[in-house]
Amino acid sequence: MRRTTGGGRALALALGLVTAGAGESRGLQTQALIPAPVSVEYPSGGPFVLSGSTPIIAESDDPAVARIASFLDELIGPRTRLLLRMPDEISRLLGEPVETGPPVRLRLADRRDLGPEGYELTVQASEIVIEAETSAGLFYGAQTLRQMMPSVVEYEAALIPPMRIPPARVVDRPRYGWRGAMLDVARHFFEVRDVERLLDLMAMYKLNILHLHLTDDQGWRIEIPGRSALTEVGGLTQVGGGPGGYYTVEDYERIVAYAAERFITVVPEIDLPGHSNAALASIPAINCDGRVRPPYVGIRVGFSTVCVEREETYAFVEDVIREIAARTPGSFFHVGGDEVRELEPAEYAAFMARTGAIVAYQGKIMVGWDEIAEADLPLRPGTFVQVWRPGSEQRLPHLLGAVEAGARLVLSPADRIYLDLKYDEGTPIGLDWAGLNDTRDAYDWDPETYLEGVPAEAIEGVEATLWSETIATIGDIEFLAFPRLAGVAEIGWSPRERRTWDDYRIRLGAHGPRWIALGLNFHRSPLVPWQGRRR
Ligand code: TNX
Repeated sequence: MRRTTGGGRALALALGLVTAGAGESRGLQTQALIPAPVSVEYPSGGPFVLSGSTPIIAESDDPAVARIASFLDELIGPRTRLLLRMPDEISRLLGEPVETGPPVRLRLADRRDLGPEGYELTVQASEIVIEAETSAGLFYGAQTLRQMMPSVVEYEAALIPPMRIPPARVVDRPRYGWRGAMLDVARHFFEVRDVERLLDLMAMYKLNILHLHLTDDQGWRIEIPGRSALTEVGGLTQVGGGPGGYYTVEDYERIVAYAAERFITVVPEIDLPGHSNAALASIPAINCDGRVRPPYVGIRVGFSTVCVEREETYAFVEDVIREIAARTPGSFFHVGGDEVRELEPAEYAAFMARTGAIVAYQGKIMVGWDEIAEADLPLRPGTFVQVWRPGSEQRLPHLLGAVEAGARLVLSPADRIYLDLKYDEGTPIGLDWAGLNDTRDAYDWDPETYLEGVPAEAIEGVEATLWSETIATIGDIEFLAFPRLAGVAEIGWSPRERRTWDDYRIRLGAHGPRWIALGLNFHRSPLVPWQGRRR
């Protein structure tokens, strides 16, 4: 935009309406994109100057595109956006007409070449254009643009000075369609706002699946209409005996909607038939002796099971799956199936097969932990198997059998991306049953070679899990998730040949100031050259 003069210029500068001189403006942003894009070119030419007077133009009526525009608008900072919000008042104040700067354009286009989540981002002095086939693609392009801005944009209510973004052309699309994080809200309960915070952080790194582990021995965390005992009894305990808590139907709908606005699909998990003590403590009829179990607040696993012989159990399973499925727009329903030690293999298989039929009847795709691949049960083609146990060699024949039957695999190997495991011996929270997972362990592996022998096409993606036996606050979540979750995001998104640990750790270090600005309680891994001031 045009420079104004005299007092007008001082006022305009203060309002962030004009480009400051070179000395006042931010330097070129070092490119430290995570996840690494498929391709980036840096053509010659002058930078784009992003300021309070940069219009963000949604070139579409799609409300999702308008939301992405306002997301960028918010990032640039509501307090510097006066010119765009009230141009007439501002020009009266300045005593001369004001102009807006070059725009950022969000464009839906016939770009099937980019796939359902890909985008192209072009930065020139005259405009920034993000183009995609879908609004999801535009959203990911906006996240890339965000990382091209200085970290100061991440401070809440910051007055952002004009920032120069060097010319670039990014063409990008994800490697995998399932880029997930799991949060265990059963061992400890987390409020809606904590889940929203996690969703915000996930979105920044282009993750697209939030798996909520909603039930376990220590707590039942979701209201089921007509089954109030589940939350009134089972909802009020947690590990260590704290107060517990649960999501009302409205809370769950809020989480699902907040996630959807960030192009994240919520996958609800009701863990069955084991990990079910909270339900057993709430409903007598799903116990074989017809009597409720006492609540459990320890951290043992494998001791509980619903009664697989009783019809009441299947009525319960049907109610739960129907009520949650009805409020879940995503295609998936996770039924657990892990660590059942109290049933015969045949009983387990029959129960899981019948539960699978209930899930299918509700129009959802069943997801289960890898035990379902080992059991002698007919897996519907398209069932998702979440591989979690280390030592996959012995189980490879079962996984291959499942894949041949049409199963899809999501990789969550505990010896790599169980975020509840400690980073190192000094980590104050977390478990260590599958060893330690430092920042490099969580990053420096590949899904295709982890399961040697499984066809690459059977792998849908990766998911980091955060079990909550030892954590109770959002600060704990952040500490265990960051930096490891950023690495998992890159494994899920970036082409294999675009990523190495040596390059990644430098880019990761450059995210330090951004995380400090966000108030993120991240682990200052000694393996990473963090930029920015230390705690
Ligand atoms: C194994 S992963 C479990 C969880 C625990 C976790 C702790 C899985 C399917 N079962 O019940 O919380 O380890 O790391």
